[in-house]
Amino acid sequence: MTTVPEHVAAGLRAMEVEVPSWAYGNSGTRFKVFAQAGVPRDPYEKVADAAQVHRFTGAAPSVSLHIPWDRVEDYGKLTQHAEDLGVRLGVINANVFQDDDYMLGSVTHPDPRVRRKATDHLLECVDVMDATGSTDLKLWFSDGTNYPGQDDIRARQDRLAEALREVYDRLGDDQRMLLEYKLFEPAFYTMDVPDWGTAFAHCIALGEKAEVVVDTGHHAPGTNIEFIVATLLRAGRLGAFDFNSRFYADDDLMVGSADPFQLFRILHECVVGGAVTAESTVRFMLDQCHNIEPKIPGQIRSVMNVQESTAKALLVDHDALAAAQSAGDVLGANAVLMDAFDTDVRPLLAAFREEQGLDPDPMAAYAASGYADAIVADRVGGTQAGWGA
Ligand code: LRH
Ligand code: MN
Ligand code: MN
Repeated sequence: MTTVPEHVAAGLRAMEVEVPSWAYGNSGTRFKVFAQAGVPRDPYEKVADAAQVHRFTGAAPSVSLHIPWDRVEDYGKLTQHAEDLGVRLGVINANVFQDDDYMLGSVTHPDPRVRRKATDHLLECVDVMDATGSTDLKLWFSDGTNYPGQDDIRARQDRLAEALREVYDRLGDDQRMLLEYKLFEPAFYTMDVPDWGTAFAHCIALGEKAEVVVDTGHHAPGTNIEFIVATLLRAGRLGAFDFNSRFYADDDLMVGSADPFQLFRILHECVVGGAVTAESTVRFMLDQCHNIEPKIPGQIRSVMNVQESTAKALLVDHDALAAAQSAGDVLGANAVLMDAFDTDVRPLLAAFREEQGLDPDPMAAYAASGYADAIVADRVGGTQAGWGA
């Protein structure tokens, strides 16, 4: 039987993937949402589905919430519900992009009334964190402009900084602000936080509790994401990942499906930068939608893809790599990395799971569990994953 090297097992144990509540509801494109039978009807059922991903992978112990999609009366009750199911509530995602008021922006809107409303929502999300014990507030702004001259680019940055400062000052000692950037969409001319440099500049101005989120689908094609990761880790400002795959834009497909080599390169930088350790504060989250595939298996497959790339990254022979690099051995150094990437780690991961008392094949184990049939029978009239809600 395959033995798992101790350093690889330690890294895999440290690799906890956080799943998003919105992955379990119906989703689609602006052309069509294909409803699936058995999808959750409320946040409690979303958490229950998320718990299945952890049950079969052992690697997904927390679930991110999105407010107001996951707004409930009693957050203490939802927190307890998660604990009863063996998981916990994770990052709180703010949503200042779905009200009619936000057509011209939220915290960067020219009208102070709209800015106040948006900032108040961000503050409400910190209240939710207090109630759930979540330590991280994730902010993504759809704010931007479509036409040159539409608004003052610099004034919008000032308004953004002002809102971020107010929310930052409201954070508790153990709470962080995670700022996510996105190149385009929904705005097509300027986004107010379009890239890691803008996010980083705001985080530096705010203070140590502000860190950057790298959503792998939020860059121009061809962007070297692992370079961004290395740079942010070096500066101590990589807060979290939103993992997903893309072929064209913000496709939100399963992580590791479009370009497993890119995922490996990103995770290699995470290993080098000390982010795949028990002490690391970098959160590895999924931000995906499963428009045409079943959702819980889609999440299980995604967690497995992250684990496979993590195992490969942990298998890189760092001594050999350093020796080749310092000798200027270009081909040798590249070969060390490719040797790890080309390793079939599936037997290693099966052995790792067995050591943890899990089924070596999470996809088959979930399929055999009967959970999918049970939710189809139990749940009637599931909701859309926020986007249309
Ligand atoms: C924006 C985004 C952001 C949102 C999520 C639903 O495209 O990546 O993280 O909160 O999608
Ligand atoms: Mn995201
Ligand atoms: Mn996105």
